[in-house]
Amino acid sequence: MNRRALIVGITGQDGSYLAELLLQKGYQVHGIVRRASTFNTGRIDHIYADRHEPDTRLFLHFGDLSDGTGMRRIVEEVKPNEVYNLGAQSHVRVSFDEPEYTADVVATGTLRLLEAVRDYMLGSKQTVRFYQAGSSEMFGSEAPPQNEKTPFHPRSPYAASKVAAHWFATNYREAYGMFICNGILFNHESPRRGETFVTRKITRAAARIKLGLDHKLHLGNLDAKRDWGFAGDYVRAMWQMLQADQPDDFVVATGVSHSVRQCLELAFQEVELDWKKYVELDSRYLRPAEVDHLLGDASKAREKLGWQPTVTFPELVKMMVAHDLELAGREQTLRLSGQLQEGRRHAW
Ligand code: NAP
Ligand code: G4F
Repeated sequence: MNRRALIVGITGQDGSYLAELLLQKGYQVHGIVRRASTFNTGRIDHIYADRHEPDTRLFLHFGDLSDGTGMRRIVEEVKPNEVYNLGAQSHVRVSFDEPEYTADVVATGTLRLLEAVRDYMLGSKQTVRFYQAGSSEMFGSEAPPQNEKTPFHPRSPYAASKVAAHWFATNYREAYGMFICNGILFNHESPRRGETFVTRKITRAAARIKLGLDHKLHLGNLDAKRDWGFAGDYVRAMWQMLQADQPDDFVVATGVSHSVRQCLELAFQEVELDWKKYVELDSRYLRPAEVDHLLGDASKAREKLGWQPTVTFPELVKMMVAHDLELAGREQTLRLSGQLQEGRRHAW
C-alpha cells in the first residue's frame, strides 16, 4: 500500500498513539520533532528504530510550526499522502501567559502548513489529505451539548487561535478544493497525557501521595465539567476522517461529562485515600476566563464514520492511576537505594 503520513506533533500524546496506529496499518510515518536541549521523544521511543536499520518505517525530521520554510522543505521531501496537524502549544492556562506565541504556532502555524501543502500539491499534482486538530475549547461558553452546528465562543488565546486555524482550514477546503477535515475533539486523556493537564495531575498525585512521594495536591476550579475520553480511541477517529469519500468536520466525544471533583473522587478511590485530606486550592491554577461545561454530541461521527469510544471515564482513570502507581513505585525504589535525590517539579 505504501502510504506516507506526516505527523506534526508526533512527540505529543496524540501524535504517539496516531504513529502507532498508522504503523500498524502499514504506513510509512514521518514525524516533526522540535529541537530541544533535552530528549523530547519519550512517548515514541518504543516505536522508533534507527533509520539505518532495515524495514524502518518511522522517520523523524526537525521542524517547527513557527518556521514556514522548514515545514515546506519537509513536505516537499516527504511527499505525504496524509498530513496530520497536531502541533500546538496546547495548554489553555499557559496560553494566557504566552498569547502571542500560542497564536503564532496554533493559528499562523496552521496557515504556514496549509500553504506548504497547497504549493506541494500544485507542483506535484498529487493529492494530500489534511487533518486539522480542532478543539471543543472553541465552543467555550456555549451551552452543552455541543455539536458541529454549535457556534464558537472561545474563552482563551488558545481557543481563539484554534478557531482561526479551523477557519483557515475550512477556507482552504472551499477556496482550493483541498481534502481537509477539521476534527473537533473533546478532552482525551491517557497514561501519556502531559503531567500538567488536570486528569494526569490528579492521577499522578494520587499515586505519589499513596507511596509517600508527595503530600499535597494544589488545584484550581473543581467545578468545571469535561467530556473526557481515551486518546487511543480519538486518534482512530482522525484516521477515519481522512479515509472518508468527502472531507468534512466532526465532533469526537463520549457524550458523558464529569467534574474535576468527580475525577478526584475516582482517582483517590483507586488508591483508597480521601482526596479532601490532600487537595488545596491554589489561585494560580484558576483561569482569567473559564469554560464551565463541555459535553459533546458525536452523533455525526457515529453515523458517518462508524466511530465510537471504547473506554469509559472510570476505566480511563483506573488505567491512568495504575500507570502512575507503577512510575511512582519505580521512583520510590530509586530513592530508597539512594540513586535519586528528592526534587520537586513545578506543575501548571
Ligand atoms: P500535546 O501532548 O501537548 O502535544 C502537542 C505536540 O505539538 C507535541 O508534539 C509538541 O512538541 C508539538 N508542538 C508544540 N509546539 C510546536 C511547534 N511550535 N511546532 C511544532 N510542533 C509543536 O497535545 P495532544 O494532547 O497530543 O493534542 C494534540 C493536538 O490536538 C493539539 O493540537 C491539541 O491542541 C489538540 N487537541 C487536544 C485535545 C486533548 O484533549 N488532548 C483535545 C482537542 C484538541 P513537544 O513534544 O516538543 O512539546
Ligand atoms: O486539563 P485541563 O488543563 O484541560 P482543558 O483546559 O480542558 O484543555 C484540554 O482540552 C482541550 C479540549 O477541550 C484541548 F483543546 C486542550 O489542548 C487541552 O488538551 O483543564 C480541565 C479543567 C479546566 O476547567 C481547569 O480550569 O480542569 C480545571 N482545573 C482545575 N485545576 C485545572 C486545575 N486544570 C489544570 N490544568 N491544572 C489544575 O491545577
